[in-house]
Amino acid sequence: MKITSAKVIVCSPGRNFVTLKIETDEGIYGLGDATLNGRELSVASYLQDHLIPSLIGRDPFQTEDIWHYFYRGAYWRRGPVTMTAIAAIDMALWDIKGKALKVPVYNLLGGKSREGAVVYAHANGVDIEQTIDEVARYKDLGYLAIRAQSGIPGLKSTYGVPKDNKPYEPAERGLPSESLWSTEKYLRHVPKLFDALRTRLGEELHLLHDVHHRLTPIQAARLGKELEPHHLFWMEDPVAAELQDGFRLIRQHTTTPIAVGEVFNSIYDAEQLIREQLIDYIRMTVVHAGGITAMKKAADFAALYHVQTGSHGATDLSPVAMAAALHLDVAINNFGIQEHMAHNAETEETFPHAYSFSEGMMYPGDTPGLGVEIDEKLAERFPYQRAYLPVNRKEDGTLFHW
Ligand code: EZ4
Ligand code: CO
Repeated sequence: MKITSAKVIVCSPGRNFVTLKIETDEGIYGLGDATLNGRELSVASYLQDHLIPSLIGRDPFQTEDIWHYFYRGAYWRRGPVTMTAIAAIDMALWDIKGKALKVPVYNLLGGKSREGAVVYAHANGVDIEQTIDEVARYKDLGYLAIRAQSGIPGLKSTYGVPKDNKPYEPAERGLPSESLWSTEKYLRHVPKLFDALRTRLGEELHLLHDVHHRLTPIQAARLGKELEPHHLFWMEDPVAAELQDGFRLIRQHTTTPIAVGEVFNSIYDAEQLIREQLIDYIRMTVVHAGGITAMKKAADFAALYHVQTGSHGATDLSPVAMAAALHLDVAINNFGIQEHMAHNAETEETFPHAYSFSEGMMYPGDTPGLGVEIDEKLAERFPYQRAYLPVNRKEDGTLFHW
């Protein structure tokens, strides 16, 4: 089998998605997600201008060699744009391989270790009361694990909090908006949120919280310690993780489990964190960390150190990436949990898929390949719209982590 053509489809059914479609001489095609939130067109160009020309004529079964061809062959290694582009190619090739062999991708990764993947939902509220209502709503929908975020008294807007009663979506159309941040106000408020959640909803539900890279290690240690009585499933991204050493300090002070990695694009971003057992969950994803080929190796490496996976799964991961994540989730032994933020109706219609949700779990379905399609005619009706993640400043104006 030979690759005959490949094209990049950019669409915006409510938010932007970049999709790679690779075609072969046997009529089989594969899809890969290439969406990098707020930097979509860079990946589209990287694929169109630099990778696709070298892809034509290759054997789509050679996922390992093609991965290294684009990783080592570029000379310039790593980085989110590069690794998202490689991921899209890799996903599409596994999709082709599965379709050609008439098996779902999980059967190429070791087969099912479990029937489905436990997922967690996002409950967001402007205040504690609204967040509790949202957690209760997701519990009624059958979710077994729920992430809770709430607005902070004295701050106009913060990460995870919906505006104008619309479902929360991190990217906003137009140029980046700016939010104001206060670590003191945040640290005072979050323990109250979890006190109230446990009092009202009991012990059993798995609760998670995303700090979104906003604390220093010692501040994160304080929060982890204060949340210990509530037995969180995890505290996510407690600090920005360029300095892997920083996590040692958190670890010395708290038993609250730690998850990190949604912005990582290479196993080298997490190597020390995993090897020194400084984290409990690695949140790298197929789309931003080099595809199924790279993620399977990262998961196997993490397994040696008692680290489980907790793959990023926000709305900026298209249904193609969601499907690829679910195939990995059911196949690997050290799966922990899968993030799930539901896509809007237009996205669901543009990307018909075999995966499904039932009673707190998601299932990849048994369709050969990844089990996702793209309705190209419909995608054309939703052209790209400039959109960015917000920028965050401290109350005195200092640019901060978002
Ligand atoms: O901010 O996906 O855990 N989920 C998250 C997300 C990220 C966005 C960034 O594109 O932190 O909401
Ligand atoms: Co996060």
